[in-house]
Order: sequence, then C-alpha cells, then structure tokens
Amino acid sequence: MPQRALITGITGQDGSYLAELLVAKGYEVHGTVRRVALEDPAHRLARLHTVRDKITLHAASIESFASVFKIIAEIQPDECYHLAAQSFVSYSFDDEFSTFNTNINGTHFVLGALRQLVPRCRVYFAGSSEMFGKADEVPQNERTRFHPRSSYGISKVAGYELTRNYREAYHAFAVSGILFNHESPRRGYEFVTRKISSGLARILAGETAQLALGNLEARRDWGHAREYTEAMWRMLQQDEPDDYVIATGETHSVRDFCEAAFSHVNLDYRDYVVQDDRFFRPAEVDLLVGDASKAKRVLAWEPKTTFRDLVREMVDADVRAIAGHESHASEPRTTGSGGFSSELKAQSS
Ligand code: G4F
Repeated sequence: MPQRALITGITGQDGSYLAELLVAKGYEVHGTVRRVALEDPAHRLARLHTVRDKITLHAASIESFASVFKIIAEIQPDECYHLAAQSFVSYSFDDEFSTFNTNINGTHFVLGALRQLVPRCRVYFAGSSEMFGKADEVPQNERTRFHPRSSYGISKVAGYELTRNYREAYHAFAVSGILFNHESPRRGYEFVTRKISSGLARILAGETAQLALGNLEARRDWGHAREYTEAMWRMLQQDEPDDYVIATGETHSVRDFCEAAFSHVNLDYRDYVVQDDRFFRPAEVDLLVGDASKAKRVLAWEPKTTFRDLVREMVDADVRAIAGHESHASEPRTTGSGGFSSELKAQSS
C-alpha cells in the first residue's frame, strides 16, 4: 500500500513542488483546492501541470470545520502537509480578521479533525520566519523569541503554538517548519522577488518603463522553494516530532535582488526601479536570516541554490514566459500594482 498524503494549499508554489516530490516517491497524493480552482484549471491549477493526472484534488474550504472534517474522513491520510494560508503579509494589514480566520482557524480545524479521525497521521504545519519579526538575535534559530510584526506573523505564531500543544497534550506527530523566504519561478506575482523578475521581463518586452517597489532596504534570507519542500518531507520521516528552521543563512536586501536581476540582463536597476509609498508596510521586518544548523544535523538538509542562481532562474523563466514559451503561475499576471486580489486568499506561498 502506498503512503497516502494530503496537502492543503496544493495549488500554491510549495504545494506544487511538494506534490511532485511525493508523487516521485510513490505516495498517493491528495490535495484540497477551492472549488473555483476546479472551475478554472488552466489558470489556477497551472503549477500542477506535471502531476495533474497523478494526484487527486478535492474541493474544500479550509475555513470550514465541516469541510475539513469531511475530506480528512474520506482520505484518512498517513501524512498531512498543512500549507493553505493567507500568505501575503501586506494583505494581513488590510484585513486582519480574515487572515486570523483562515490561518488560525484553518490550522485548528486540520489539527482537530486529524486528532478525532486519524490520530496516527503525521502533520506538518507551515510556520514562518515572520514569527521572528523584530528579532532580538541574528541569525534566528528554533530558540529565538518571537516578536511578530503583522497579523500574518501573529497568526503563524498561533498556528505554531497550536501545533506544539497538539504534540504535547495529545501526543500528535505534529511539527512546524519555520521556513524563511523561499522563491522560484512559481512564486505568486505579489511577492517582491516575483514582482521584480516579472516586472523586469515586462520592461524588456517594452510593456512598461518602470517598476514601483516599497522598502528596498529590507533584508531577507531567500532560498529555493523546491529544496524547502524536501525539508518538509524529511521532518515527517523522523522518529520524533520536532520543529526546524529552514534557511540559507545568507541575507540580501530587496535592493540586492534588484541589482542581481537587472544586471543579469545587462541593465542598471537604478534606471527603472522607483520607490512608491503605497508599498511600504505599517510595520516592517527589517532583517531576517536563519540558522538552519539543526536541520543540517538532524535532517541532513542543506540549501543548494545560491542567491545569484535563484535570481537568474526567476528572471530567465519570466523572460521566456512573456515571450509566450511557457507559464509557471496559476494567477493572472498583475500589472505590478502589488495590490491584493481576493483570488490570493487562502493560497499557500
Ligand atoms: O516578498 P514579500 O512580500 O515577502 P515577506 O513579507 O517577507 O513574506 C514572505 O516570506 C515569509 C517567510 O519569511 C512567508 F511567511 C510569507 O508568507 C511570505 O511568503 O516581502 C519581502 C520584503 C518585505 O520587507 C517588503 O516590505 O520586500 C519588501 N518589499 C519592498 N517592496 C516589497 C515591495 N514587498 C512586496 N510584496 N512588494 C513590494 O513592492
């Protein structure tokens, strides 16, 4: 009997890479999607094109306990990867209530339903480096104090604590991956890296002359999403459940990302990038950089893709996509406004 995995948020960047990994490992893979995605597969299931006929998708709402309960009862998974979330930090400032509803209740519903229906199921919760927020130590590790700076960050701390409590109170094999920023050509267009790579492709295609961004000095630890999903899987293969930081240990500013992207195509970002107040956040996380030594020691996991290679891969993919050769994303392209669209709700990164 193959192992059976359930991925919530399977249509997102991480969900699609994880689905490919689990299919390659011989798992029977199930994923929850919003009904609207099933009705518009060309756009909304685009990231799953390599595995679409090898996985089973179920229409479900992560915001409804009845819906989550029904799916888990039906699938009876051996492993559950709970990735579905409102994952765009900026949006969480505009609508704290729906961010809490989706991210905290959604996690509670998954944990609660598994506890009742399949207590042996191993569950992964997608924690985030946003939990560290205004961190009081550099680099951040599993023992660093949380100081979230957005309702998104707060919702992830709540999910992390719920996961820990299910582990301690009910002996669930429940783990949190504290993943630092992870990107790829499948990243949503609203996140800054994809906004830069797709904006640059539009500039090259003559569709626009400028790229408007917010805070260029914010620093992040950016790794490759495909490698980070391998770490998720490894966390569930251990003898004991535990939490892990997943990061590269390198930090770069948004400005560095612009510089690397534009110089890759022999342009100077200073001729195209403008700063726009609309894209600054009410509370910023200035510096994130992770210490993944525990993951290296216990999971034998290490990042492989360098910052420069990640930037190049994203830029090359967007330049090819705009020339009409291929497409990786599941959402329609935005015009670089970076604004929130209701389509982004409850997608994982
Ligand atoms: O790409 P971002 O929107 O990602 P952010 O906020 O770091 O969150 C991402 O990573 C987290 C892991 O640490 C995940 F939990 C979360 O779900 C998400 O995947 O912004 C990165 C930085 C920020 O400091 C932001 O202020 O880029 C800065 N930035 C500057 N100009 C911009 C822009 N961000 C966006 N989205 N758009 C801009 O125009």
